[in-house]
Amino acid sequence: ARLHLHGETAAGMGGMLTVCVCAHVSRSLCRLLIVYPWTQRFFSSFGNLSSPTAIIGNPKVRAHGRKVLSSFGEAVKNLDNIKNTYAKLSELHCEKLHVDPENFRLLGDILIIVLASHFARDFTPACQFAWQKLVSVVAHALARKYH
Ligand code: ZNH
Repeated sequence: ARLHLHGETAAGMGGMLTVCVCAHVSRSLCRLLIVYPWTQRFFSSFGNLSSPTAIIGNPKVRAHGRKVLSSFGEAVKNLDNIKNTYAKLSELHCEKLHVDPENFRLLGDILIIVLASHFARDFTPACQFAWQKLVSVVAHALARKYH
């Protein structure tokens, strides 16, 4: 029931994010690095990423997952003003990190898969609708400074 986001307030959604999704964002990041191994090259300073087990147990990957999560939280709190909220981050990913924005979409899709596999029947179509929208808004806002 907590996953019923359709028509919920942004604040409600933010609460739900921190309650349920914390572990899932880290898990999604792990999956991104496993399923799309070329994304590992952005994280060369993170140490051992040589196997799924190494990735899942890597404390830097975990810590990074928490950062990305709190950033998702900011997105939820500022849905009306997301482009400004993400302006600096977009600049960072574009100009400094050179992360191809396609990767934002990949991460968003993986998050949906992780949530769907965890919540199974509770992850209703309406629920997916809300999440697809959120990850798409985040990916767009992060990609804004690219040209
Ligand atoms: Zn990212 C970083 C967010 C995606 C890569 N990011 C980061 C941070 C944040 C983020 C908040 C921190 C910043 C500071 O510190 O200042 N991301 C984010 C989000 C998302 C993302 C929200 C969603 C979508 N990223 C991403 C991807 C990738 C990335 C997909 C790849 C593939 N990032 C990155 C890097 C970094 C970051 C590399 C840096 C890290 C370190 O630590 O060095």
